[in-house]
Amino acid sequence: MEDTICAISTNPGNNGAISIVRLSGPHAVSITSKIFTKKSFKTAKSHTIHYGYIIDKEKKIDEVLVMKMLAPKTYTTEDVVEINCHGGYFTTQKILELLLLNGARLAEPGEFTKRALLNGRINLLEAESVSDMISAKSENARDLAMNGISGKITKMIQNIREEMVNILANIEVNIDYPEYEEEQIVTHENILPKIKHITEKLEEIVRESENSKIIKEGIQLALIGKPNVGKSSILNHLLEEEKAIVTNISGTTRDLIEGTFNLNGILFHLIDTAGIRETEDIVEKIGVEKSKKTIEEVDAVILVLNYNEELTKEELELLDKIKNKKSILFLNKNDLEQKITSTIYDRKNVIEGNTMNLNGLDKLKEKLIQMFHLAELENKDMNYLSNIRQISLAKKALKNIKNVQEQIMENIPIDILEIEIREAWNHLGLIIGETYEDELIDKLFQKFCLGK
Ligand SMILES: Nc1nc2c(ncn2[C@@H]2O[C@H](COP(=O)(O)OP(=O)(O)OP(=O)(O)O)[C@@H](O)[C@H]2O)c(=O)[nH]1
Ligand SMILES: [Mg+2]
Repeated sequence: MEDTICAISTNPGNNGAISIVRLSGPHAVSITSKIFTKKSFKTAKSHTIHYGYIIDKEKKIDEVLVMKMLAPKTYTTEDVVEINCHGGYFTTQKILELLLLNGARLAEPGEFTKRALLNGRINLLEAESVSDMISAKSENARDLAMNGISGKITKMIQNIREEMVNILANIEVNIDYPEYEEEQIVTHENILPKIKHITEKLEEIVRESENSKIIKEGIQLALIGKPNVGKSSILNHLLEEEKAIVTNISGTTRDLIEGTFNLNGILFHLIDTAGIRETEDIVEKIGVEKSKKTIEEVDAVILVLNYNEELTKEELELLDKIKNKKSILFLNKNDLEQKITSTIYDRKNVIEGNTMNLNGLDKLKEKLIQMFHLAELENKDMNYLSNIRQISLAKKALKNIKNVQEQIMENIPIDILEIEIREAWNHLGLIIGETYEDELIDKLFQKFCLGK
């Protein structure tokens, strides 16, 4: 990290009012000084803002405000300079180019945050949260990421690890210095409540983190059914736009049509699919295959049935296909006469309605809220893990600790318990990056944008 990196930190594609070009590294100040008219910039105090012009030899390029922030109290803990310039694409590119010509190197995606991590200012979990923050698509997802950045979940995990270390230390002392009488002798009886306490804490983290995943990534939901039952009409109403073509011709929708809507702050990715039926039409056939594949991939499905028709063989097959899936049966077109068999009401999650006078659609939304417990989510403070890597490590730690509980029940010698406790401690350490692999770090930062 000897070299000084630079990048455009604001969205380079947009013509905003201002853009920011950022530098970090030992030569951030001296490189900027070469192209900045303010002579006192080089010697100015840290955390000050300076007015002047960026110049290319004699030629004025832009009128700017330049922030000078010296190590260590900066984003990367290195010397950082931020040039606030006018937001045009060419001006910003030109300033970046001048910095590169004067000795800076173009930053890789996420390299500023990577430096913050490698310099010890933030931990791995916080770095991942920065990435989540950038890509947050809802208010809740943003809150979740912010809590990650502010280190709340890190504290929780550190506390659990400390409880583990205390148990481990106690066991070690007992083994190494059995004559130490003031140390509490570790027995199965007195270790069990401590292990139970850790189990509860970890269970809470795993449970709540699964919710966090919903908050961050949203819910994938598909409308499925045979042709002409009103799937596209329902999509259009849920999205509140005429996204899909609706006609009375069976097989109107051929390809997947997607859009998002929001319930209780949670993003639903809604997918309209081609009506499923036997067909010789090549294009429609491909659409039907896609529909079937979509059913497997989504978190939940809305199976749309026609209130005005009897169930077909294909629909019975679909009902069977989704029996282990989160699903809602929407009996559409209830403005017409009922022909669907009344035994359909014996099934779970049945709602009837129609898209002509928007009957039943509110009930449908309520059902989704219930199904994913979204009402309870709303009042939660979001202090949990939010990506698969973190959650799977927490699950591994929980499994270790549950094994310890079993070993206690089976009266396995105390010093054997140590192995699983130590493993759990390690898994939690990997979450917050007390120990980490280079490969993981590289992968993480590839997801970042330039300039962050
Ligand atoms: N009476 C009545 N007609 C409806 C209702 N909802 C949709 N329709 C009509 O049913 C026809 C088919 O609607 P779509 O939304 O295109 O149906 P789809 O399930 O997407 O059909 P495919 O794309 O062919 O699979 C259209 O003529 C709609 O106007 C309803 O609630 N009541
Ligand atoms: Mg359709």
